[in-house]
Amino acid sequence: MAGLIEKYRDRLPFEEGDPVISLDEGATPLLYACELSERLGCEAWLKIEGANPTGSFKDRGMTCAVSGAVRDGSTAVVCASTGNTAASAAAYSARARITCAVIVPDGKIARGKLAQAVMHGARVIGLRGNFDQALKLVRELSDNHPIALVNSVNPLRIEGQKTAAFEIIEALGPDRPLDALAIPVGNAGNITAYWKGFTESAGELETMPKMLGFQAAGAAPLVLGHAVAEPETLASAIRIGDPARGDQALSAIEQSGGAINSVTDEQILEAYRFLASHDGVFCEPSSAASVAGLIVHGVPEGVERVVCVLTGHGLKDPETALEVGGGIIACEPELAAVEAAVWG
Ligand code: AN7
Repeated sequence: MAGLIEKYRDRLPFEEGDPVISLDEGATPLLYACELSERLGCEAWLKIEGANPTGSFKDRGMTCAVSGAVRDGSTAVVCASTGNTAASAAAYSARARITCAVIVPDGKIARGKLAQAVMHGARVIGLRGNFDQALKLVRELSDNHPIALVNSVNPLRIEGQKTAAFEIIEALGPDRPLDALAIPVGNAGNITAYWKGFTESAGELETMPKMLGFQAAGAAPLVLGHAVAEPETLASAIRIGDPARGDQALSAIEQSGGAINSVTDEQILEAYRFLASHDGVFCEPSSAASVAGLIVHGVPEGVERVVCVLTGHGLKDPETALEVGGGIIACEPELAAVEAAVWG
């Protein structure tokens, strides 16, 4: 048995015998973060979604969206993307042997994600515009043509992604329930999905976790209370100004007693470096927004155990890492030179 659909079929809208397109996604580690816990003054756990097959949480939603598309007889899928959705859609479409077109903001997505999309054989379209414009266009496209939309406006994406909440509850067990979930927010699909997962598991939980959403300061429509026409942040995955599921995200936050806040690019980078250099976990900058948010805004009162969702792997974006990480020491191939280089 492999993959989410097989494992959680009783809680997903798939029947026995329906086609299943899977790359064995899910079952990602929930790692205790010693250094971060110390810094926050509470127990901090990391949900390592970069351990999914294409390196991001999108695979949870994509196994369901692409399986559903195949079940419905679609031979092509399309998405708008800041990168990870494109990489995931491309991989699952290759697996399903169907056509995939991805529309990304030209020059604004991380190189690793672009490499994935082209390698999996998607038609990669570099839009001279941003994600919000791309999403509007693919919605129109799928309304007018027989092509399935696999963005998180597709309900099957939410169904698949809610399974991460099930895994967290399972991993912590009944004696160690989580008090809060910290998560980066872009198009607001993932926070919506986690809340659905927790809500469906309410019987196993004594109290519901507070949903703590974090946006990049230059792309923070839900914090500001209005769409942002020209979102800007180095956390390119969450460079989104008009989230499709914004209302649902806000209602999840309100129902859970949580909060939505923003963090600056500098704060995101500080958390990104801290996690990699102190807790040994390399995530992409957008993912570090969840950790930055807790560091900057503090852990709400009464929260003893928090789970930070690290949505994507650090290798997705080697350029940012090389820009902000430690430098490289050039060295001649001689022992004395190597000694000097190693010990400074
Ligand atoms: C690493 O790939 O929207 O709030 O098109 O890649 O559910 O949008 C990516 C989003 C967080 C935000 N972290 O999740 C896309 C895309 C990472 C991401 C988010 C994204 P949502």
